[in-house]
Amino acid sequence: MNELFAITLCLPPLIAMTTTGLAAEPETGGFKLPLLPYAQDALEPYISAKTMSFHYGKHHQAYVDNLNKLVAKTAMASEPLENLVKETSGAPDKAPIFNNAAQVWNHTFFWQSMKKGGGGAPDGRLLKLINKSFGSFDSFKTNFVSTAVGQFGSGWVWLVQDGDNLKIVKTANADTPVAHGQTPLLTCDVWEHAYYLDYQNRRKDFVEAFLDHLANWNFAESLLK
Ligand code: MN3
Repeated sequence: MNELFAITLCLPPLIAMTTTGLAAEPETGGFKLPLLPYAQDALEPYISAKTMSFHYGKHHQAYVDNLNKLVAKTAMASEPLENLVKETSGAPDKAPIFNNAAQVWNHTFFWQSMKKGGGGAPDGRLLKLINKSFGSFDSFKTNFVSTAVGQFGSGWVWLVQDGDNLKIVKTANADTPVAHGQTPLLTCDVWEHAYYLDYQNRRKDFVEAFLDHLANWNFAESLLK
């Protein structure tokens, strides 16, 4: 697994190591905004520094802050984020916690899904699996873009691994393949806040730029099982 991703997502907050059955629950959740893996202007001109400053600095931060408030003084405050996402998925009374926890997870995954100088076709085992699952890389691209455009309203488009096959799936709002037992490899955020400052209503142009210039295939390949 990608090292930075492992650090930001999989390690429980430090407080978990000191929590015992006798200890008071933490006053607030220990969730932190993970460091962006590049400078805020690194993905220009495809994603502007202005978009990144709002998307990472305001939206992602707000999900972290909301989550910490929602789980304050509960056992969930010291749980690993991915466990919290899985546990609260589909529970109506836990929807606010799920929405914020999943959005923290999804955005952290999205930043890792891009890099400066990314995009184009992958190689190696990932390309072989894409060819096997979609017929060709071009066919994968067409499918990924049309799925992104076909997500009505806010959501995400994902490349996931399901056994020996790769699939393209879309999720609405905060929903995430992690909650459905799938292995995400790459994602593109198709909420309007992800692209409106740079592309206005042209979601298709944004998703094509993501695939042509930003997709971090090394990250995706590192997650293959
Ligand atoms: Mn977003």
